Order: sequence, then structure tokens, then C-alpha cells
Amino acid sequence: MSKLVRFGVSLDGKLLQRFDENIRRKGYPTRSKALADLIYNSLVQRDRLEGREVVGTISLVYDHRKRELMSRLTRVQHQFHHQIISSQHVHLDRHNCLEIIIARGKAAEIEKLNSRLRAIKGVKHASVNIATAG
Ligand code: NI
Repeated sequence: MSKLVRFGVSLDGKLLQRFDENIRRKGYPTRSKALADLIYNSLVQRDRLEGREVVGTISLVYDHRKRELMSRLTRVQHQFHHQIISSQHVHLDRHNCLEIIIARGKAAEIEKLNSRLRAIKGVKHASVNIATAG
């Protein structure tokens, strides 16, 4: 962590009001923390466009009884074996499973992996979270 720098921001009053409401809803302790997150996320977004190396997690929820779902999931993951570092499987209840996949590589590739997994019939939820190390 580098040192904190203070700077002034001029903002439309209405916009600031909406920003503050949003901060309250999301439970941020301060405006500074919320602003830092916004800036960070927009930079991550830019890195994504620049095709830099990132790490990401993909969360999936599915019903394991769905026909061929397990073999399809495995097939897609093997196609992305260069990107996938690790995965964890949790049996949520009698039929539903949660799978967390950790991947590293170009953001576009990780997004593509997520899309391919999401497209498999029987996958109820799929979300991707991208982060950079620097
Ligand atoms: Ni399971």
C-alpha cells in the first residue's frame, strides 16, 4: 500500500446525493472507500480491455442430476486447463452443487470460460470476478 493522498472533487449536488445513498445501501464506511473501489474497478475494467494477465474466480451452482451436465463441465474445464489453477466443489444440499474455479490468464479467456460454463444446460448460476495483482 502506498501513501494516502488527499484531493478535492467538485461534483453535481444531485449526483453526490445519489452517490451517498448508494454508499449507505452498500454499507461503505466512508466516501473515500467507495470512491477508491469505483476507481479500482474502472482500472480493472481497463486492464481487461488491454488484455493483461489477471486472476479470476468463477462461481457455479448446478443440479448434478441434470443429464450430461457433469461430463460437459469437465470437458469445458479440460479445454481451459492452461488457465484453471484450482477448483473446489461443495455439495450444497441433496441435489445442488457449488463449484468455485480459480483461473489465471488473459481476462478475455476467463470471461470466455465463464460464458462456456454458463451456457451448459442445468447451470443455475454462473458469475465471474476478475482481479489484478498490481
Ligand atoms: Ni455436489
